[in-house]
Amino acid sequence: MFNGSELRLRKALDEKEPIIGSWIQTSSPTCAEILANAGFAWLGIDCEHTSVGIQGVESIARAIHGRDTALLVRVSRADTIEIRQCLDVGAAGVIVPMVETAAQARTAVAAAKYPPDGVRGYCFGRMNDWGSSFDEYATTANKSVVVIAMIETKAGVDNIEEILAVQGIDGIFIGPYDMSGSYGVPGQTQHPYLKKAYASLVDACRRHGKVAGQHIVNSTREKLNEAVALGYTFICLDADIILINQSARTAMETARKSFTLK
Ligand code: 3PY
Ligand code: MG
Repeated sequence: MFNGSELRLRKALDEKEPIIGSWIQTSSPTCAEILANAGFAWLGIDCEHTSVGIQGVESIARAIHGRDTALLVRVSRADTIEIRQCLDVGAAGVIVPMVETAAQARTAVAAAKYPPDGVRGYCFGRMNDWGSSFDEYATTANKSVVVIAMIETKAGVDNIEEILAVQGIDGIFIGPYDMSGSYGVPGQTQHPYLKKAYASLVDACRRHGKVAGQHIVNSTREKLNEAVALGYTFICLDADIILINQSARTAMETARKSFTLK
């Protein structure tokens, strides 16, 4: 069912209002619950780079249910069944990595939408309260379900006009690290080539009326303000692993200073 947090996400995407989320890279429902309680408007489970599978997605969906945080899943690829399963266990939408062509974007949208807009299969599942709200879900899902294409290669940048022209793609999310590899400057996510590519993507989103998203790693107020000033509204701050890592290191740093530990 689409409740307050999912409707807020849909509104933010439609109206290009900033909305802040984070990645879940542990398979931990507890971490997701903590981040949801901290107030992130959306959380994206990363199933591209981690060992989180569909059961993990379902457990995390249960953990954050009713906590005012919309659940998205970064699926491993534009795969019809994987996208269907993520939505059926309760994700509000999907973030699809490595989209390079309009055909991949169309596959992702078709997987996420019921006929006639796509090929999503009907079932009784967690997303429609095990059938109790079947009709309501079935009639609202095509409008509400979110599909974001990750652009993280030069091919994706070159084909951005066709990708954004695909109806049902709500916007893009830039993958700066893969982009740096694709442009031959590995790790240099702020290289001038990349900054030019990012600017062209944000401009294309603006022209197509779609959102541009960015991952801010080691977030600061300055980085966040800069992203918003550049036109990004779908914003991901850090990730559960980054937040834990930073807090753990800060705690140990404090302890070392206090007790001259090694
Ligand atoms: C990338 O930088 O390639 C990413 O996928 C970030 O999430
Ligand atoms: Mg990537």
